[in-house]
Amino acid sequence: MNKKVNKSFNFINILCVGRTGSGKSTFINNFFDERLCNVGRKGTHQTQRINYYSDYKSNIRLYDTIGLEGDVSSDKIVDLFEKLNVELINCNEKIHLILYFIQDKTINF
Ligand SMILES: Nc1nc2c(ncn2[C@@H]2O[C@H](COP(=O)(O)OP(=O)(O)OP(=O)(O)O)[C@@H](O)[C@H]2O)c(=O)[nH]1
Ligand SMILES: [Mg+2]
Repeated sequence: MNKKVNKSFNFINILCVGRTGSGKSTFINNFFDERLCNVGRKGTHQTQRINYYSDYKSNIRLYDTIGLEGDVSSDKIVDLFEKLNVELINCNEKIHLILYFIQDKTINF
């Protein structure tokens, strides 16, 4: 890779969002092939705050977030994303991609 391009950012930051139980944390664990995040039972809010995960092999950082549900107050969501924003500014990072997780109940994996 061209060194100039490579130096223009530290990480490719990917934000994982979606309903509780849609598999955000499961995806992150599988992506890095490591048990990094706690995975919940269906219908429970397992992830309670934004965390990011990476490994020594890649410059990809996956951000795990709390499940977006009707029962999570909008204040709580705004608060979480404000904290994410502060963290990104402190690290001089930006979100490059958002993965929105959906549950398709017609498909059984
Ligand atoms: N059948 C099936 N189950 C899955 C899949 N992905 C995740 N699960 C299961 O769904 C449950 C919830 O998965 P999580 O990864 O904790 O979901 P999450 O989106 O992180 O949930 P919150 O942290 O609560 O927002 C667990 O029991 C997983 O084993 C999938 O692709 N297929
Ligand atoms: Mg989770």
